[in-house]
Order: sequence, then C-alpha cells, then structure tokens
Amino acid sequence: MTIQKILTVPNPVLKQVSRPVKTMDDQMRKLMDDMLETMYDAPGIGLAAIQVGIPLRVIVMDLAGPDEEPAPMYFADPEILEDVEEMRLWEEGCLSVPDFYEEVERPERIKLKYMDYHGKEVIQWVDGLFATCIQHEMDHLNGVLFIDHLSRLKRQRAVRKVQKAERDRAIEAAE
Ligand code: K1U
Ligand code: ZN
Repeated sequence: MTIQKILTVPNPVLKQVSRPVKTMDDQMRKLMDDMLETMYDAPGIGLAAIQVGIPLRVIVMDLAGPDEEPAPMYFADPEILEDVEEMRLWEEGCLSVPDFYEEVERPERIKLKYMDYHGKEVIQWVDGLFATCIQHEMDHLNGVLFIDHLSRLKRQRAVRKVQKAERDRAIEAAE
C-alpha cells in the first residue's frame, strides 16, 4: 500500500467537483486501500480522494477510538437521501487545513446511500460523529472545504496559517 501526499489549502485541485465511480473494481479498491493507509498515517478519521489529487467520488473513514479495533469504512458515490431539521454543532478539522479547528453546524441525522468496498449498494441512517464526518467528506467531493462554512475572515486566517506553517517548514528544511 502507498501513502500519498495530502493536498493542502489553497491548492485549487481541492475546489474541483469529483466525478462518479459508477462501478467498483480492483483499481478502485486499491485506491481506497491507499487512501485508508494515508488517512491512518496522517492521522485522521476521514479522507476524500480529491485530498490526494484524485477527482473521484470516493471516501474512506474510521471512527474507532484509540483503544478500539480499526473499523475502516469505504464509500463510493455517496448521496444524502434525507436529513432531519435538527442541527448539530461540532468542532471540525481537516487534513487539508492542518492544525485549524472550528465549529460547523450540520444536520444531526442523514439517510445515506452509497456503494461499499464490494460494490454493494447500502442505504442507512447515520447520526453523531458518523453524520458529521461523512457530510464533511461529501463536501470535499463537491469542492467545498469546512472553512467555506465559516466567515471570510476566519477562512483567510486558516489559509494564511497553513501557508505560514508550510513556509516555515521549507525554511527549516533548507537550513
Ligand atoms: O481531512 C479530512 O477530511 C479528515 C478530517 C475529518 C473530520 C474530522 C472532524 C470532523 C469532521 C471531519 C480529520 O480527520 S481531521 C483530524 C482528526 O479529526 C483526528 C485526528 C487524529 C485523531 C482523531 C481525530
Ligand atoms: Zn477535510
């Protein structure tokens, strides 16, 4: 399995709308395996293919706690069929906006349809962190980042923080 480079803001690739997978095959499963490895390495609890530069509607997640067995989840072509009116405020982070966290409000429960690792169609209601994380990841498929839900000022602050950290790291590496 290959650990891929995770793109960070303001890379314009992150703004692309990803295209449907339509059929599950070994090439797609290899992409999902590599994405999962990349997500564990980061570490994170979710990753969309566009974050590693691949514009396909594919997501991996693992919401298991540090003392629990790994519980990888794979989603291709996910769709939200229904949601509820109740909203939930949750502090989100993003591997494409490292070291920046802010609260975002999203529907508390959603009815999800997707294709799993084996190409089987799954329809299920999800809530809590599952609902928050999958909605964050599905935003990525449409070129939307969690900072796009914040004020322009907070968004600019986030992007500048990431750019400064990357500049500082480059200077340190050159010394
Ligand atoms: O970049 C991403 O899309 C992944 C992101 C997912 C997410 C986190 C929180 C709310 C919504 C979506 C992350 O994984 S950020 C890192 C993170 O949350 C984490 C890292 C290590 C341990 C536990 C959590
Ligand atoms: Zn993200």
